[in-house]
Amino acid sequence: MASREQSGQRELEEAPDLQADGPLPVPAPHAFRDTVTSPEGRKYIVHCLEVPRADEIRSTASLCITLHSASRESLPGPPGPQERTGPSGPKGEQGPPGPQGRTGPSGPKGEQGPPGPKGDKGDSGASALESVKQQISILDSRLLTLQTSLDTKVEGLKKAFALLKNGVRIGNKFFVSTGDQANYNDAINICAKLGGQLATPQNAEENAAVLKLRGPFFTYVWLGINKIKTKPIFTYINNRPLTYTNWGPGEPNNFMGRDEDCAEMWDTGKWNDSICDGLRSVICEI
Ligand code: MAN
Ligand code: CA
Repeated sequence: MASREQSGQRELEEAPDLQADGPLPVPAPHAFRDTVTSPEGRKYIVHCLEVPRADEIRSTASLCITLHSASRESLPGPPGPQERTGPSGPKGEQGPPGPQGRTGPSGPKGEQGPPGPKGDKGDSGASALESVKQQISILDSRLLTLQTSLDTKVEGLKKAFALLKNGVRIGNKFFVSTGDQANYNDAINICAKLGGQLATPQNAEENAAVLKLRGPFFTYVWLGINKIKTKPIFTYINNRPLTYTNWGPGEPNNFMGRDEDCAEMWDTGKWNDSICDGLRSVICEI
């Protein structure tokens, strides 16, 4: 550390008069600033406090300190040039999650899931079976009806084709003479077996066709016209009213008070009401 002797730059106030008698006054402490030079030649400003002592020789005690506790080299220097990129710092903390991305493509089909919950209790097997049996029975019945009807139609067509030479086609009707002689009731059944019914001319053309088919020896023909169930009104076999008639003069007349309930065609083509028991030609329409 520098000494005062070395500095040579001391700035001291003038010392008090040592020759004065009486009680010595006690001067106040004196602060001053000094400059010292180190052996290396560096200058330092020191702050000193000089305290006078109340002794006979009026000595003083002083204390000097520097405001800097270290040499100039140890003082912080000016900031150095800033480097462009410093070394990598420590790894930061994980940031918050980013926004949700787009929906990706479907993944592969997963495995089959577990079985579902148990279903409601069903009908008893017995009642379900009964229901099925009933339905089968109904279907059987319908099937039998259809089959019977179809069989009848087919058989009638077979016979009709066999009797083509005895038949005449008028529009959708096919009139055919069976060659039979029968009472009215039997004649109805013969035509039913052919899948048709007794001839029922509904216009002059059909009437002429029936007349043509009458046999050479049996000139009268039963018609599908009667009043068995609809007296005194003549109707078709299905009980519907007549739309065409060709009655002979004075007919129908219930001749001699008889129940002439069945219609026949004379060899003139005219119609007559007659009792139903006699034999007449059977001509059917299919
Ligand atoms: C016969 C029968 C009768 C008919 C008369 C007509 O007696 O065919 O039904 O009315 O002839 O003269
Ligand atoms: Ca008559």
